[in-house]
Amino acid sequence: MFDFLTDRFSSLFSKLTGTGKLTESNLAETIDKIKDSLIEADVPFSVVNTFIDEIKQEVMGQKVLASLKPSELFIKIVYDKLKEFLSIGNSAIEYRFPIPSIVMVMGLQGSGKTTTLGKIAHRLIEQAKHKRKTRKILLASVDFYRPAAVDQLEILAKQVSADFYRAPSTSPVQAAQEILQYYKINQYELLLLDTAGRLHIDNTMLEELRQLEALVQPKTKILVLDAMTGQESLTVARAFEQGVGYQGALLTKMDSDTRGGAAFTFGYTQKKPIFFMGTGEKLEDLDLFKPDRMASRILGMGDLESLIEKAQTKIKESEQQAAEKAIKSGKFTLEDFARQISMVDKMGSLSSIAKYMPGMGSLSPEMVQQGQVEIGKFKAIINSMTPKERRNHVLLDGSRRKRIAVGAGVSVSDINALITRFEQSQQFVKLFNNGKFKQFFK
Ligand SMILES: Nc1nc2c(ncn2[C@@H]2O[C@H](COP(=O)(O)OP(=O)(O)OP(=O)(O)O)[C@@H](O)[C@H]2O)c(=O)[nH]1
Ligand SMILES: [Mg+2]
Repeated sequence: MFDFLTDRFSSLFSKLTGTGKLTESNLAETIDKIKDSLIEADVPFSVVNTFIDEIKQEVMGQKVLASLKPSELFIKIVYDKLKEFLSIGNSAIEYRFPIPSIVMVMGLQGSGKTTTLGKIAHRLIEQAKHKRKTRKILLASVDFYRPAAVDQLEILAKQVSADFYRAPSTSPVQAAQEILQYYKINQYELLLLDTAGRLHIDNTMLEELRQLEALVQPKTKILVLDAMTGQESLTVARAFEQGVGYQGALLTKMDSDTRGGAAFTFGYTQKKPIFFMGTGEKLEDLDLFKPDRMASRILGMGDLESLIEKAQTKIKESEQQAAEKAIKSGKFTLEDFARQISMVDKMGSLSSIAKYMPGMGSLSPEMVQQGQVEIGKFKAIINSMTPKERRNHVLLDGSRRKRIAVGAGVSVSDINALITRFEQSQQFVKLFNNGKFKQFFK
């Protein structure tokens, strides 16, 4: 997401905290490097200058705080400034679609409009499910520009169990009229309307959007921007603002190797919120843009809050409770270990989790892959054990280990590695119970 900036910033800051000293010259050098990194991340020059000037002013105005080392104080200044920058235009709380109302997405070709509509419907339906409610959502498209565009939305609607309506007409405005009628007659709570994109901004597209707007009067117009396009997306945003106007943006492809410049600068330059970010091709890959999280992510400080949120939605409460109980009772068996491993599995791939962990932001793809393979092996090994062995790993002598190795299709040394890891986890559980763990959070 902000991997590029994270790499730069975290190596800068680890150097700073490593030396422990903050001199005038290494401070100036660090500030210069921050500036270079932002420019390389495709943040517009004028924005970079403002950002750097404000940091310099803060640094000069700072009194040395007794509780912080100068290098820490400097990092805090940068963090606060990042947060302040990223907060401009953003309300930090999730946008609530008025009910009933119409949402229209707009954007250039391939920016991710159709996929995003599926994701939004999925999110709203899942949120309602959590509250044991249902949401009456209708998906419809007036994109007749690209063949199969309507089919694409229909497939997505099916996947998320939302209703879909195909207008008989194939002229956008007439089709919109039919869709509107259908939406009203059937008393839907939300209509999510997909529109056609063009390769470039042109008057035909803007004129079509204006006509659609006049007809359906959407309460929310979302501009979908491809984060990969960098500064160019800001030009697109301005053109849409002048041409049709919109309430907020949705930045897609934040998972790709975008350098983050667009996300960094969008709110600051457009003074509008980023409602969501697209972080993958799957339906659940839609995240909120939270300035404080983004700031800590950029600094490579990890993002535990996001991880916790992710964990909470994906792990069933009972599983969590069982794990907690095992930890609290100090009796931590291989069964608990297996449960923990499968919880990690459910949260998503290791690579997506690593991003949230302090100091793990720069896990290499090879390391992630190795971890994934290891998890697979661990699961196979634990599955090949008897329940008794799982509850008491001390039973695992040489011959049992050999038997399990054959059953799981691994080598005995894989089993030994698992047991070592497990015993380390047990130590960790003991530390946790002794309260020693707390020192890590000081
Ligand atoms: N990696 C990644 N891919 C995405 C994301 N959002 C969309 N895509 C992909 O981008 C491509 C284009 O997405 P669409 O939803 O068809 O884009 P569109 O704006 O509707 O395109 P047109 O209808 O042709 O204007 C698809 O291959 C999507 O899977 C995202 O957040 N991350
Ligand atoms: Mg589309």
